[in-house]
Amino acid sequence: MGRAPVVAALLLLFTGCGKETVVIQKGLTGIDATIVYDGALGLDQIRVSGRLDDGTAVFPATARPEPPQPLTTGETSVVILLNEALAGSAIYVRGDGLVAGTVSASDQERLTLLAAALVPVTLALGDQAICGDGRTRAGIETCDDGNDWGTDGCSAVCLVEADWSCTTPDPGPSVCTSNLSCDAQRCTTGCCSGADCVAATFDACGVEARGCAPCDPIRADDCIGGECTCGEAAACLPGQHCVLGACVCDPTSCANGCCADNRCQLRSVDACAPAGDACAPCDPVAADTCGANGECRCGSLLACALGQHCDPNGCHCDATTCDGCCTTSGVCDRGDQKNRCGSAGADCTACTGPGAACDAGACDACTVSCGGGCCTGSTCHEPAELSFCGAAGDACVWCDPTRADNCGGDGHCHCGLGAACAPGSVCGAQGCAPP
Ligand SMILES: [Ca+2]
Ligand SMILES: [Ca+2]
Repeated sequence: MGRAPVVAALLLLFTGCGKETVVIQKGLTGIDATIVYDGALGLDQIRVSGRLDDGTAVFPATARPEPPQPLTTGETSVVILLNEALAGSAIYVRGDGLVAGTVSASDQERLTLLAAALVPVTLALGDQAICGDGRTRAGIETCDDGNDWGTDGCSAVCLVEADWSCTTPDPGPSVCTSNLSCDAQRCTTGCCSGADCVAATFDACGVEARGCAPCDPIRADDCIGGECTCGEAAACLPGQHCVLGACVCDPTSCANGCCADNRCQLRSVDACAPAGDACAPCDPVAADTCGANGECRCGSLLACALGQHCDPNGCHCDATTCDGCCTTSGVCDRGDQKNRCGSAGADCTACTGPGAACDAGACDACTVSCGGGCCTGSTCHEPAELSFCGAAGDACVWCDPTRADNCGGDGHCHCGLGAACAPGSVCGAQGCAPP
């Protein structure tokens, strides 16, 4: 094929004719470039270079042969081996034909490097790309501002720089303008919206060098002189709501807290209330935290009922909070009923016996100890008698002495050995008889 070898060192000669992807040793990637040119141009060197999208060089630009010598065959081949870490990268490969060191013909192609393989590419050298000649070479340069330095919008390799826009007139050169050209010097009466200086409004408020930004409609109601305001004063503080020109703390501005001194506070057990309401402390006996809706809670449960106290295990009835007695379900009871009797947070007990009574939080002792007689209050009548008749601690009853003459061992009124007489009859020595 009459192709001249032109590379060495980093660039290795490749003599094959095929343009298939060639597998090479693992750990490498590379390019198999065929450079086609007009043999009549008088080229004496071919220079190959590669870069990433951002202009970073992938490998050093290398010109061969060295020293220069006439290139007339019209085609040459270059193999470039690269570290496999570059595999998968999309790169630009550029070829330039030089005459006495001056670029006379150029081409550029884009390809993606593959692991352990040579990617074939053909560079057909056409119009020269010379950065700084003022002419934008389409396909290789994206601008040419007539110089070969950057930071002016068109880079040292004639690529448009970030945040710049460049024209590409024919003939050139390019004119580049910053996309960030609005600044304090030029925008004294409004604010910068991108590259534009605009009059400040509520939705785009700002002044001079400051960029335009919308005012917070909760904290402000106007934009005056480039500043967000509430009425004619400064915008409200975070957690406040601008209402009719005044800053207040309300549910709109304080959805996740409660209000204290017109400011929005984070909730705690010491400052707990629904959104926008006045903060208030929880009863530390009944609660140990403030819930998400501003309700006092004992752990994950609602705050404890009166008479219970909150500890890490939940709500409990005990001496701390209950002057009466605690039921089996943990409720504090007054403790003054015969079936729920107790005091000082003790467990409620039931006072037994029909005459049982609870006195000052304790079962009347009579009902317990007066087994052979009956009770009136705490007084035990034992043995039972006609006026205080009963048994086993029951409440004493009074026997009518006209109808009964003794209180039996069963605790009931009797006439002799029989039952007490019916109303209208009289108990005598012979038993019940008409009066
Ligand atoms: Ca140019
Ligand atoms: Ca420039």
